[in-house]
Amino acid sequence: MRAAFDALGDWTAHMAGGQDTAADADDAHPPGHRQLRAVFISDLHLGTPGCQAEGLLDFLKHHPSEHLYLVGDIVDGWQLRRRWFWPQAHNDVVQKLLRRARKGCRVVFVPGNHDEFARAFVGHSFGGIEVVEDAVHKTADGRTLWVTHGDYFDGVIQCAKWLAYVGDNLYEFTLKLNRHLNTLRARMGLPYWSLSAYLKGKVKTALNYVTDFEVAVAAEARRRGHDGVVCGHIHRAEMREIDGTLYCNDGDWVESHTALVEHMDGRLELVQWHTVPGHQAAGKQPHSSEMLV
Ligand SMILES: [Mn+2]
Repeated sequence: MRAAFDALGDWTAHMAGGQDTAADADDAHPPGHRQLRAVFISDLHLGTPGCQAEGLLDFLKHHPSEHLYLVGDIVDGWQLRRRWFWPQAHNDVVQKLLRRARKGCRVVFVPGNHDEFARAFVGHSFGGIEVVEDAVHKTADGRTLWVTHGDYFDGVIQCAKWLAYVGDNLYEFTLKLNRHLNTLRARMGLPYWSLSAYLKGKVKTALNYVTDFEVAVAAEARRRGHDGVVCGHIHRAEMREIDGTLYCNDGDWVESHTALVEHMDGRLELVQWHTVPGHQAAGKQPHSSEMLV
């Protein structure tokens, strides 16, 4: 907890001390911008070299909205505790978010596992940004969407994740073990039994990790009586119906540069944003999304 408070202290100090530089220079929205009802972004992982802050700033500039949901893993407290990494562009993102709140956009922050330090401040607001455990967004066409980061579902599917890892590394070994096991079984007069086929079945289940996650989150949204859910966490943008419940994952700003937006008429859309005018593709680094979820 102590470390969490330190991290928050550092973060707020940076926010307070940061200069409104690039973030404040764009009062007039660029041509071609779209006024939206809501924007959902998550998994920015500010404080890590993988965060595509320039692309995100450009996206925010082009997508003004009435509501902005920060769906977790915004600031990577886990990484910052290990090594301080906070370039100007990351400061600009924070300034941009605060400025958006100042200008009348309702900014809601649902903490994730990498910024779980903020969960201690649920019910408070910082610079006009509300911190909540989870949220319910009502679309213009009357649908309710449960907004949650999604890490609470790790427990449900952790077993499958573990099996995927073991399966990858030990499959070859199990084939060998299988042979020995069956030699032994034959000697004892027992029939052939395929260990590898048994494990293969398990591994196949494990590789369905993403699907399991999506199904579990959608089922919980349904149980809570909502029409759909917006989450992040697994860094895989998606929008589809699962057993009559709308599952939306707004992706991430480490690899996929994606966001979920709601148009003024309530229509939802996944936006992938790759253009950064005047910039090279911002500092691409080899990064495993699995490490950051
Ligand atoms: Mn996460």
